Amino acid sequence: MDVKKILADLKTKHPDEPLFLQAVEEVLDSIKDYVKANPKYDQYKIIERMVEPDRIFTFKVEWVDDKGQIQVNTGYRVQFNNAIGPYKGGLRFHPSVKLDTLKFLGFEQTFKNSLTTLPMGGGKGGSDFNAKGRSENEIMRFCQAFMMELQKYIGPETDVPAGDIGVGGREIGYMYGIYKKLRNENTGVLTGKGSGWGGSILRPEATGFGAVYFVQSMLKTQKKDIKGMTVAVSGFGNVAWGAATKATELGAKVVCISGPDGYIYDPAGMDEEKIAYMLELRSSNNDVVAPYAKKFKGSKFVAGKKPWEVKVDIALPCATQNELAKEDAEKLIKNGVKLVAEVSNMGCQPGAIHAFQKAKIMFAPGKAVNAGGVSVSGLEMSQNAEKLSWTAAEVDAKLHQIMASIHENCVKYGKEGKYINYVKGANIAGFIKVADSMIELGVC
Ligand code: 2IT
Repeated sequence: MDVKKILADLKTKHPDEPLFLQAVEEVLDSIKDYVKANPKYDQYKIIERMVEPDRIFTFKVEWVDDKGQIQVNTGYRVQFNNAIGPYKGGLRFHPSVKLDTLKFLGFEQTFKNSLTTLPMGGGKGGSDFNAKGRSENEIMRFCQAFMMELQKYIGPETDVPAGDIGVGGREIGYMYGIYKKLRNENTGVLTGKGSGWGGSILRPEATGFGAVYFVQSMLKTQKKDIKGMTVAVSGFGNVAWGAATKATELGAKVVCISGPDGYIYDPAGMDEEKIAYMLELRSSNNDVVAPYAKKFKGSKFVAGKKPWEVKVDIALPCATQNELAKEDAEKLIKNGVKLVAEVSNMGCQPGAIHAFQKAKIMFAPGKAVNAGGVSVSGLEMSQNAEKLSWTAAEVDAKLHQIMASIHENCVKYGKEGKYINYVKGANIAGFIKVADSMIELGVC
């Protein structure tokens, strides 16, 4: 495999897709030796076939705001690869969303879903809709307008979307409601549904909980425990909430959360009341964390900065792609960080990853660490297919099993002497299943 040539060709073809190119480069870099040692992948042109999405839909979303003004947004669905199962992956609603964003996420999702052990292909979608300052009714109307178009391309055996940034239980509800009305069926075409209407009881917590289970496995390789450790979390959405909840429950001290406005430093650590307040902040649609410092004495708000300057044992980026730069990594390393686990997709810039690896700091990529979310989505699909509802304890036990198996696979393919290269391990393990399936399925 000529990595340089494949990347150069992709760059010529998609010069305006830096995120997609970044995601591809990371994967190709870490699998190249494995591919070289197994010539069948070159023979079947697997890499060239994997970097090209199966198909992409772009559509117009028209809706009317509370003032009676017509609004127009762009909607997308990228169906990346369905070699191992129906396309599966979230919908992101954020003003920054472009095709580039969803191609990078769909590519990552293909490897992540392969790692989960469940039969799910990779896809991603979303829109440039901005919920900030929008009323409940406006959000509902947008979701309905978006689904009126998206429903043409998805189905319970074809493509099963879920949430991502800007899409939580509320948005899934509005989209599922209109889907049911249009199609007159109850097949669970979205995951992340409410527990009363086909959803998995543990889906809201799953990404954050799974991430902390993965961190526990990482720590165990060095005979360490999360109990008593300090943790910096970035973001304050659903994923950050799940991670803060589980880390706190296991005896860690979560001292930071953050938003687009800056970060909160709370040396006493978070507790149940503080964690619950994150959800209140999120549902206000204002996208700020500053009010936390007013509400909880002893904490402070640091405007315009990221939490990576705080001395902590564990850093969990839970906000968005490329949120942790090389300089941030250097600060964390200088302050003695022991472990960094990406919970956001591609949360760390390449320079940051190299810095952690060079300093032999335990580091794991999003596609392994945050795979608990889509795993529980996969379990929700199973429950819908068999028309059953499982208890939280059943789902949690399966989530534990899946995260342990992902960790095991990362170690199997990522061991470099005493150090575990989780990036390499996750990429190779994720690659093998999809690549071998593509060969077995023929050129089609
Ligand atoms: O990035 C992700 O894995 C998600 N946004 C969740 C996807 C899913 O289908 O649950």
